Amino acid sequence: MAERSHRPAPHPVVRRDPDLMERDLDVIVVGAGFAGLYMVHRMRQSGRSVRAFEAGNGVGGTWFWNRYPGARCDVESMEYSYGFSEELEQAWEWTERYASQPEILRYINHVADRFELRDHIQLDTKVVFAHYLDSESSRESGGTKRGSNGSGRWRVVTDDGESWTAAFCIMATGCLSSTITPDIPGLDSFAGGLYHTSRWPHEGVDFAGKRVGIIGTGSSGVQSIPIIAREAAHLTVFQRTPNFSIPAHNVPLASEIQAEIKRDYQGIRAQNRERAAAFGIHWGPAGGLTFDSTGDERREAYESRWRMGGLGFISVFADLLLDKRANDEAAEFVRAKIHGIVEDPEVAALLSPDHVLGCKRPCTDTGYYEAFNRPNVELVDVSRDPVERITATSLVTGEREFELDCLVLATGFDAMTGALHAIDIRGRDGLTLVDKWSAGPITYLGLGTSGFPNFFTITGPGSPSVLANMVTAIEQHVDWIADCLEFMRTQGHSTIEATATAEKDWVEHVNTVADMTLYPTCNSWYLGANVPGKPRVFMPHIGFPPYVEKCEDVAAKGYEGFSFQDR
Ligand code: N01
Repeated sequence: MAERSHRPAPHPVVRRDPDLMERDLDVIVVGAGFAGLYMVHRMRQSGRSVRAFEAGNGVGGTWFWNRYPGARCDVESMEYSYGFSEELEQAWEWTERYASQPEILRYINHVADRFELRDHIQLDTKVVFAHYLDSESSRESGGTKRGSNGSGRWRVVTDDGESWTAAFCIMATGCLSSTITPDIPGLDSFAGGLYHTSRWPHEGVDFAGKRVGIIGTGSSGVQSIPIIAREAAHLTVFQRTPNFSIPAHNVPLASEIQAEIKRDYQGIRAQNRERAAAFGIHWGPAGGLTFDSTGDERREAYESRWRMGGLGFISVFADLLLDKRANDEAAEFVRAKIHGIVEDPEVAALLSPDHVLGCKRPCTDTGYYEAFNRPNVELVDVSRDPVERITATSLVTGEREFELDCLVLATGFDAMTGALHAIDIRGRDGLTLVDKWSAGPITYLGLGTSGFPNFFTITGPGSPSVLANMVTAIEQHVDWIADCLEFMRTQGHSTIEATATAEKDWVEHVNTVADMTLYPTCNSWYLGANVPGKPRVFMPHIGFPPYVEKCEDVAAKGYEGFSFQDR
């Protein structure tokens, strides 16, 4: 298969109406998912003019796009929700332990309405470029409507050719939003239904009576396979790498449980913020070090976490991602479970991962392994017999040809940096973000990067983001940015920029922490290893509480590690 360069394709030329007035704002936000919505809300509260641009024709980000069958959050609904408004959290009723995509999307739309955010969000609009206007570039581009040369502001141009300027540019583009379509010869020639899990048709897909193939067995594949298997005449699963999956044990959410949490919702959220991933309060504490317990105690601990279900399994013992021997034992427990569920031992063996448990994000499923006991489901190991090409009617491996009516790509994302690099972002002196990050993302706290003044990333690389409850991580970032902007206003600062020293130290710190764990031992999207040519760098920061402490300390010290300029 041809190796795709990770370097983004040249950005499209935009249509530009020369008479179009440039519109001038305090803040531009890119994206209207959980992050963009809350950022808009905070900016409105502080009286700033703000506009969010969103590529989709609805709000919701991840939850707008990922509508594949079975799409559901792997963090429990009572935790995967905003905590900034007591009225909101008391008013909203979740119906299931793990919320489905439609329910989360309803919630996000409710938030947009409740806080009157829609007038500040422009849908169906892609940001094509975002350029910082220093004195040189603003002279070249003819200045702004403000009459000055516009220097010190961001110019953002959208795919309909509109041009906007703002003092601050805030990226709320999501960590898992830039879809990967694999570079398989002939893919474009497939004449049947071709679907990517993260770009699922809004009207749904009817698989009844169809021969369906699916490539990919990460969370998206694992969630959709049992449902497609029930609908389709036949489902062929093309698996390159098996993934660990823990049963979700999803159930309707009892109103008593909901009421009990709501009695002390803020207290529970505060306790969650003290946990490494900022969720999972009801799992109880991690069970100490693995080998401090006896064999019987360990077996009972694994069993009990398996019965509880979900991602809590990987915090069964505190050293699961620190000690390979501890990890091996827990992984072996899961492999035994797979063999206990899947009737054909050869299929069970193929479904059993041999990498470190948790170094790729484990999946949370409903009936995944059970699906392989169905007579209409076949598992094909494309690591041994790789996919060679797609024809109009089939998928061809080295040894076989599979006639298909539909092909589903559950092939994942160019995580954490992909959505940023899809936009032509330029900072001081025309420096592009792509060039600056050519050897991997360089940020200070995952919030800012030197050379890009007044530019923030919400849950950017170098922050806990995907290793934490995303909604909590988003709120922490948005609050930090909003407080920082307030600080600048009171101090009379016009620009803020991370220093090169601070970001260098931070990147080193993020990597040092990661290297103390087993995370870097396998080819995960955390490392960019799923994208050919992408630099192999561990991107998220491990551990929510120490990260928050650092952010608070930086702010308390007058935003140490950032430099300011005054008007
Ligand atoms: O993507 P993935 P995803 N030929 O990258 C395979 C979040 N999420 O969309 O491992 C054959 O995990 C690839 O194989 P390999 C969650 O954080 C959350 O499933 O590279 N196979 C892999 O099996 C998750 O981790 C939820 O060998 C190819 C799969 O495609 C993240 O999103 C639900 C291939 C991609 O798996 C990403 O999940 C869904 C090729 N050419 C997603 N190219 C929940 O909240 C790729 N693959 C539950």
